[in-house]
Amino acid sequence: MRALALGFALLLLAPIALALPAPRPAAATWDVEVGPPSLPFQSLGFTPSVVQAAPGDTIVFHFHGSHTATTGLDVGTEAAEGSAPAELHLNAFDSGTVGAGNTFRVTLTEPGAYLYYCKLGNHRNMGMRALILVNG
Ligand SMILES: [Cu+2]
Repeated sequence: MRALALGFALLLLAPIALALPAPRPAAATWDVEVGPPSLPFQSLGFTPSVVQAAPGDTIVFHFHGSHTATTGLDVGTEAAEGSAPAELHLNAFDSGTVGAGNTFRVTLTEPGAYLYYCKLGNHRNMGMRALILVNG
């Protein structure tokens, strides 16, 4: 009898629980293509080159060739560093060399600007530099 009453109570409460808003929005996942060969002018690039994320979001890098995704100063951004409103994260992650067909994922919890590039050869100068903005 007691079990039956409990079952009834749960049945009555279920719609209320389902209607309650989530305590916080679920973290999102953002995909970045690294050197996609299907896009000739972006085969030495990150697509998209700018990702706007929220704290707790995960970035998944999909490698189409041997590259790295490494935070650090971009060429020519030294001037921007002083005027950037967002905090710069220059040592946040380094995938190391990742081969084609593999992924590297990183979850970013701190708001700010994550400048990153590929540190192989002259790939950075060839266009492999990009930005993730985590808006807090
Ligand atoms: Cu590269």
